[in-house]
Amino acid sequence: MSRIETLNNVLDGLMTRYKQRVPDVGAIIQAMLQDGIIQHPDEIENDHIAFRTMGVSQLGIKSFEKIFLHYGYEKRDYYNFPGKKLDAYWYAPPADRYPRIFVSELRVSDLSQKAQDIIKSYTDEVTSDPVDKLDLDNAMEVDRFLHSPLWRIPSLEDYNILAEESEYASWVIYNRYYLNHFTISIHNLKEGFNDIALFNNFLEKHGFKLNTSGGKIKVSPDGGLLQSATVAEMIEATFADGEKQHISGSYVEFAERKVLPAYVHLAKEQIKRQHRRDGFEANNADKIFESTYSSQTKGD
Ligand code: OOG
Ligand code: NI
Repeated sequence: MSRIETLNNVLDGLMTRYKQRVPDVGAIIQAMLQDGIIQHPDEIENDHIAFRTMGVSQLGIKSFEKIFLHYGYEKRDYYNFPGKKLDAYWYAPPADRYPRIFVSELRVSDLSQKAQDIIKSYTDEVTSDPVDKLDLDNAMEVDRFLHSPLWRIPSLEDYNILAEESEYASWVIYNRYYLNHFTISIHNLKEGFNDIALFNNFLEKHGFKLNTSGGKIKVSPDGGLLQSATVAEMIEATFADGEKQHISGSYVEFAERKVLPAYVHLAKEQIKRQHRRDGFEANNADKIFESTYSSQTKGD
């Protein structure tokens, strides 16, 4: 199997589990069909997908990224999130039909000793970089890896202690490498729905709840990247000893990328991905992370 076919299978596997975990995905697609925004789900362009990782020596971005670098993704810009103690990079896909990838990492060593000790008690179970042991050309093996536990099931107590200091930490300790979100490209949708404000109206009309941190529409300073996101869906999580609690799962994002000033003269049919604002924006991302934070999931 070629690397591109393997990538297709790995992405399909991720989307399948994601749709099962996040009923909003199917519900949004259904609403788009119902309102005639699309005729078929395949018309939806996936702008990017995102993953979260724990920044410890044997894991984190430098372990995780090896998977997608192997399939031809290229590492691009770095982003820093001082308040949330996160680092992130984005990765450009091998062809336009694939989503960009956004991978973030918690700077574990910047947390309190107590939080670090809790996190390490789990991550220390992984004694060497697990991606090095994978046959990356075997899509089934990679799919299994992305959806199996890296460490024991956390205790509810540890989860809640971590959540007090970093809701990113508690999210990863339970959810691990599950797809954090996929992103619907808005600019290529039909007239009347192809800007983020119009699309947000459509979503809210159908009862989907949007992340309000920094406003419902997050806009980059250059005005070229506009994003919004749903609030994460709650999942019933089973912790160690069978304890249960509702916690944040994953969410859905929406992105509108404007045509760059140098290409505004192009006819609509000529506009390709390279003519639009690319990459990400730290200040937008900072607010989007909060889609899984209780400040958003609990309502305002
Ligand atoms: C990622 C948040 C940032 C974007 O598009 O800027 C992001 C996350 O919640 O893990 O997705
Ligand atoms: Ni995103």
